[in-house]
Amino acid sequence: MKKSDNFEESIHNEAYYAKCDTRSLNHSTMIFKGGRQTEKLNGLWNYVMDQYDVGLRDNWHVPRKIDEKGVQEPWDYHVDDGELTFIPCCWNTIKPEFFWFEGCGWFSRHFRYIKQDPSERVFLHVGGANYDAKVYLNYKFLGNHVGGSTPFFVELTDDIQQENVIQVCVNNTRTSDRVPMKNTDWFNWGGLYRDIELIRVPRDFIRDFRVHLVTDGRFDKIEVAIKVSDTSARDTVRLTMPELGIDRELKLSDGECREVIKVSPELWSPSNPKLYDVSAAFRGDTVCDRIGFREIRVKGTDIFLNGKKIWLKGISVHEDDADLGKVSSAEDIHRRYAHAKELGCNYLRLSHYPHNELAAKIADEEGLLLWEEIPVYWAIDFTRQAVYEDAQNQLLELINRDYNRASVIIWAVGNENADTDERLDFMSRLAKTAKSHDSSRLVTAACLVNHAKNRIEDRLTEYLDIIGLNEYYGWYKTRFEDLIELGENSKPDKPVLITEFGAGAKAGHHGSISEKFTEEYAQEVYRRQIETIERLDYVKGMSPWILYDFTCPRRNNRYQQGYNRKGLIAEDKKTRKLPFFVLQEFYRRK
Ligand code: GCB
Repeated sequence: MKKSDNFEESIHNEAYYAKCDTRSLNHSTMIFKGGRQTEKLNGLWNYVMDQYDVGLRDNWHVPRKIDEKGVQEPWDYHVDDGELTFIPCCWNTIKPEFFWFEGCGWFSRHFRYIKQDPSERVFLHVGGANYDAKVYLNYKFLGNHVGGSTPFFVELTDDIQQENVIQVCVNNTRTSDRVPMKNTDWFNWGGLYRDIELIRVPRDFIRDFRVHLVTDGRFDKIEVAIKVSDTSARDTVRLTMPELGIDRELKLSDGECREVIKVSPELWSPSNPKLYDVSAAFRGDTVCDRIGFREIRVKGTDIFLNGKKIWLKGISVHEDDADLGKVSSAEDIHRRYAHAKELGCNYLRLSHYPHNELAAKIADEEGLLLWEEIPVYWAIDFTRQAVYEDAQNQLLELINRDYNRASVIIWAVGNENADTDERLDFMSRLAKTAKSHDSSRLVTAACLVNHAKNRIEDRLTEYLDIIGLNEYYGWYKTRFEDLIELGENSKPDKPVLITEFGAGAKAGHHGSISEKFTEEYAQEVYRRQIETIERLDYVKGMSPWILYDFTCPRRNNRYQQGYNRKGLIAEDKKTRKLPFFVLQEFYRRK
């Protein structure tokens, strides 16, 4: 279309988004972070909320011109003259009037960088920004990432100076082409809500470092896979694992190596969360990690951890906090795990998106098994290729980030999706992707009951190692007899995990077992669920819904008031409801 003479880019160009929708920061631009020297950029940042996308339309990342008389064009914002907030944070918690805000938030700060080595390279690492993030350094656009819960990296080497200004525009608008899409049963927190840091690496460095126990039932081999930045490298990487007496050179070919090493480590398990120091050195670069070795497999309808049958005593959990939103600290995660252990859990379902990277690190140390999931939730647009690419990228970013975590035994590729042809194609491709990138874990999805036939039936299960099943008998489906019948009607040939059941209850609201939203009602649902599930020999674990009450704009009756009340503990993360003790009794007995 021909532009008129009076065309003004900032107000007439409705295609303004395309220029910065590059998705150039993705799984292929990640770097291995373990053991590296990092400098946090957390702290006070300027911020401004920008509901009309003025910043993107009007190029806020470009400083305003100053004319020959020294007069500067007006700017509707200023990189260092705004209000201040502490990052990481969810903007919904900065001021009450931002609670419901959806749109762009601009964040900026200055920082100083002193080069330590003339050839060093510098990366920015962002742990999580919901949903779409655009990064600008010294007024230059450096890249864009989509996906609200996975990390990304931006190379700054060519643009960083001694004095710098960084700007990040984060957009959490819900749209039908995102993963998740508009409709979810959790709150759409916005912002830069995980750590932001600088990472210095030498000119040639280790990009990827993976170590796992070979899954062949022998427990006597580990596989190591390394990629370095120099894709033509043919020299070696030195691998050391002092406690296992390993110190050897691995030969690179075209910048990569993969080697199987004979060694019998002490196995990692919930009762013995043994971790080994592992490090790799390439030219001037060294990375390290603390890694556990365990084997997870299925055979028939059983799950085996290190060759022994295991029943997964779990609980589901969201990243949600009444004061902090989606920000989670190590302290918060320790509290979550302490509550799970108090229940008697050996396992957690981290729903419905990748949680803070500390979640798996701490689970490795504390001996908890994890389910990790990507937000392919409900009615994603399964027909669009760009949506598939987004989902697949989130899956690969998660796998890259947590590959070395022994606690993570399951990748879940979605939750409660209708069994259509498009969804089957989309999610089976995700399941295959997970398997082809990682042979050391199980792949699953939380499926729905086929209510028409009242049995476990979903075409996707063909592609899964374990069948996850969400069922709400006693709550959305009131007839308990149907659960018993479902159990009898189903003859799965794989292990089933009951990934959700539950009942809403307002802490402190008491009444009879037939009165919804009382603790007694929920207690009764837990009793009857457990009684029925216990009899199903193909069920090999469960993760009832959910550990804590969580913020949810879809839930607004007089007991809910903006919270999903199916938590075993109220949103204060202290008050245990009656069903907590029913589950605890079962797990102690099991
Ligand atoms: C589900 C969803 C979960 C919801 C839950 C509920 O099946 O997977 O995200 O929060 O039910 O409370 O209805």
